[in-house]
Amino acid sequence: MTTRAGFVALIGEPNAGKSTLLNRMVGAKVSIVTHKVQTTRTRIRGVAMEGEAQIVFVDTPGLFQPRRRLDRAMVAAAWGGAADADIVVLMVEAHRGITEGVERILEGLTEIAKGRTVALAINKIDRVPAEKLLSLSEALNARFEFARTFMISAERGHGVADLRKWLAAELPESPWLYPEDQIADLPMRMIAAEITREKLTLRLHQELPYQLTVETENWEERKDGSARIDQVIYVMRDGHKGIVLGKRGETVKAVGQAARAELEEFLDRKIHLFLQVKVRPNWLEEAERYSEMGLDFKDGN
Ligand SMILES: Nc1nc2c(ncn2[C@@H]2O[C@H](COP(=O)(O)OP(=O)(O)OP(=O)(O)O)[C@@H](O)[C@H]2O)c(=O)[nH]1
Ligand SMILES: [Mg+2]
Repeated sequence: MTTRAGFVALIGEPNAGKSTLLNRMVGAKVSIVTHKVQTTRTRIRGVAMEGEAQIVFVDTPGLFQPRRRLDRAMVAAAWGGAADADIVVLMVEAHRGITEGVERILEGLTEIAKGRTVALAINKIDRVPAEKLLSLSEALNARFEFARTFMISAERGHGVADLRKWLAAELPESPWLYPEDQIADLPMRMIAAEITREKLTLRLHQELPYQLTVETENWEERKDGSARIDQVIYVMRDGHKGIVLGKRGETVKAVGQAARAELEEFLDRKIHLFLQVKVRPNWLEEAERYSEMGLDFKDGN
């Protein structure tokens, strides 16, 4: 039996649908998804099987012009993901087309492309009429030599099976890299923190989600099969703490309930989740915060 295996990095602008595609490929939610940009902060691996091939998808933070230290570390992690992969899939949003951001990514791709296959996935095709897709595909292929172009809807699943089959065939012959039943390569405490951050991002408005981070501080297994998880939400200002807590603590309570429900489903067991909000004016400049997120602090320099 010839097995194949390798890494496929999903790159693109923030909000392109990378995490949605990863989750669909894996068949489980391993990477958080929101309607806001800059949701994913680090590289997240999800494993999918296709016949005798094991495809390790690498979800990456969106590529954009970084300003803050955290932004720079995120963008470095995204390009690093592409540079380590056997195949790179650039995701472009069908309805937005070739934005300035896409142009910049295409420039960066030329460097990364050396010695690896790069495919194009035009995503969110459910949002545009079919006629528009052909001209967008032509325009993108005129700018970069993609090995293949796929028209997909990561959310609805259109075109996803074709993409997966093609990727499987393109991967090098290799033994599998993960046990066959493993779907993610992220410590459980980090997945748990990400779930809480997703619920916070969905609930909070404006800039606040970009200025907070969530860490799992403690995970205690209980005799009855349940687990107690303690998490800290770090914010930068007193005012932010008030917003996260909400009136009489209503906001953080609702976030905690939503996160707990999802964690219980994911882990298939009872979870006791305790959230605490701490003000930490300088967390964006603390190396430990970055390592907790799976980012390299130095990349943010
Ligand atoms: N209509 C439509 N929406 C989609 C599709 N794929 C993803 N979305 C939506 O696009 C938004 C962003 O999706 P994500 O998967 O979080 O995007 P991302 O590229 O991971 O974003 P960052 O992590 O911020 O870089 C979410 O609201 C998704 O539901 C699609 O095929 N069609
Ligand atoms: Mg994402």
